[in-house]
Amino acid sequence: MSQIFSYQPNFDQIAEELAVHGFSCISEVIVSEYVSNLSAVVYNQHYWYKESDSFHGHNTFLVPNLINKSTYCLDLAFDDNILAIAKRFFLPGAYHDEKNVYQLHLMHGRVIEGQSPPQQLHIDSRCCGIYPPSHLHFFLYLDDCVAAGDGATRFVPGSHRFLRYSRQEDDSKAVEVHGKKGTLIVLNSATYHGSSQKSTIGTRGVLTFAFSRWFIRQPFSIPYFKSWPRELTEQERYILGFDNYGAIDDFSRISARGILPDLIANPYNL
Ligand SMILES: O=C(O)CCC(=O)C(=O)O
Ligand SMILES: [Fe+2]
Repeated sequence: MSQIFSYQPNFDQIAEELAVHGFSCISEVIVSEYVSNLSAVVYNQHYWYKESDSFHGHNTFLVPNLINKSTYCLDLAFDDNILAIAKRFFLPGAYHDEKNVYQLHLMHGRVIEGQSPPQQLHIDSRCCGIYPPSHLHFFLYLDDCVAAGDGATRFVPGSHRFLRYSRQEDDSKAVEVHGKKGTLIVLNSATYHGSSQKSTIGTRGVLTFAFSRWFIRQPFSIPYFKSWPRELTEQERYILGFDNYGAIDDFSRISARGILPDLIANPYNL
């Protein structure tokens, strides 16, 4: 059994719930010690910034871009269970013989410290109702989120199919998904969601990571990062999107994607 997953998720059930509700909750699936290691990465970053905008809200900190900060973060993104869920999710919408149809989109931490109002419902796919789906998000609870007031993420079931953006009235249809530390929630990123009211003291952290189709722009230029915590395999480089950048002239290559040796950081000469 993997050192990351304490049991093998039910892939059929996850696919079914993603299709019908837009999200699926895998209870306490990440090994507790592994969650603690990830928590340490999130909670020990020195460059935290406090979001003061209305989207992230009061007392909330964002720790952007964790993918190259530790091997724990890297290994989570490449875990076979995670990739099996992503592979199945992105299958509709890709040519049947196309390879590497998705890439890592982002990985960050979001921490609510103390009390905070609910985060407004939103989608992270940018396009509402998009099908075939464009992005897949994972939220890993770094702390217990088991009761009302703990700041659990809430979702509007079925909203990934709505051809409109979320509105205030949707709040009444949102359901909180509770779970203990180590619970992993998977969502079609077009599903309306947001953290709920936090009325307890103490922190509530989530590690968020997402995958997107290979041709979608990543929010950070991951293949240009100069430092990595360990060597990357060729397959891992694909998943991180190393080959998905456009060439800057007519000569580098003529295909839509592929290796750009002079442009893309290749610290390990793989
Ligand atoms: O913290 C959460 O529960 C959700 C955060 C979220 O959806 C976001 O920041 O986009
Ligand atoms: Fe979100």
